[in-house]
Amino acid sequence: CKRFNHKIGIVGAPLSKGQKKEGVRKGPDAIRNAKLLEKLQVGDYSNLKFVEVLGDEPFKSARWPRTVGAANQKLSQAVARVKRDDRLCVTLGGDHSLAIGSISGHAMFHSDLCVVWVDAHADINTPDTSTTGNMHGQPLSFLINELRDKVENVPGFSWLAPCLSAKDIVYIGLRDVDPEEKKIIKKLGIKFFSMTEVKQLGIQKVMEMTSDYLFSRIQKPIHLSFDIDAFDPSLAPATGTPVEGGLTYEEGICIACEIHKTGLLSAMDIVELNPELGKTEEEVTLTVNTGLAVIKTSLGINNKE
Ligand code: 6HN
Ligand code: MN
Ligand code: MN
Ligand code: MN
Repeated sequence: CKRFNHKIGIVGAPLSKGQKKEGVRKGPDAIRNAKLLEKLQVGDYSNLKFVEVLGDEPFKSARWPRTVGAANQKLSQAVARVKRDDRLCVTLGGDHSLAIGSISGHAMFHSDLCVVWVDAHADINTPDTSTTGNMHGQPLSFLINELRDKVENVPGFSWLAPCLSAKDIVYIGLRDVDPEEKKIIKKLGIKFFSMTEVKQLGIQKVMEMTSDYLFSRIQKPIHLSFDIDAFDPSLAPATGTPVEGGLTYEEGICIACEIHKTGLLSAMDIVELNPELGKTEEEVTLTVNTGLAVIKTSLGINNKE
């Protein structure tokens, strides 16, 4: 692999109100404390400060919509700034509702971007279909043009315009998708490789097919949204919604490496690391190191360096 030659910018997004477990706001610093910045030549755009909106009543099932909306607006502006500075943007989460801000901010600069969404979950519930009310299970419904009418009038999101088309998304690693989400994915024809396909085809083939699917006509900037729970819980135990049967270390790293090799990576998120949910210090360190390996491989930085 050749070393990536873009400059890099890192944004910490300690967003936690997209779900109910507090510790996920400590994810950005857990990765920073692992000396990410020392190992990379990066511009550090520091951690954003998010405020809780008082009296933030649910909208339909969506919990803390104004708080999540305001945080994402801030993140969106921060990511757009990193892109204007001509840097590859790495967003450290925080829960996965932050993809609303990071992808929309990225799209302000690259309206033609495509998304590789690596996750155990599909995160495409709408405020109508969500059974948990957690907005980290809903970010894609806010971003996809075809779902525009499902997220109309959600308080906190008047700043947002959908910026993705269903055909510009590929999922990898799915294994816990809600029945209503399955209907949406089928209706919109979103391309996915669940863990079943990963095991049947092999990750190399999955990455080849992902590339063919997204770039068969024209190359586009890639937004990699990597939820740490895509990995098997044995590799990333410190996370809020772990699901058995996930990616092996090699499979996860292969995804990152193939994305790197396209030369098209323009922004990435690493999300759902929750240092408070490790049962031991070792579990936290293991999860941090797994996340760090994904970031470094995506950026083309050899782990041994
Ligand atoms: N994540 N489908 C479930 C929900 O609450 O809507 C799980 C979502 C998990 C979200 O891990 O980013
Ligand atoms: Mn490389
Ligand atoms: Mn997710
Ligand atoms: Mn997930």
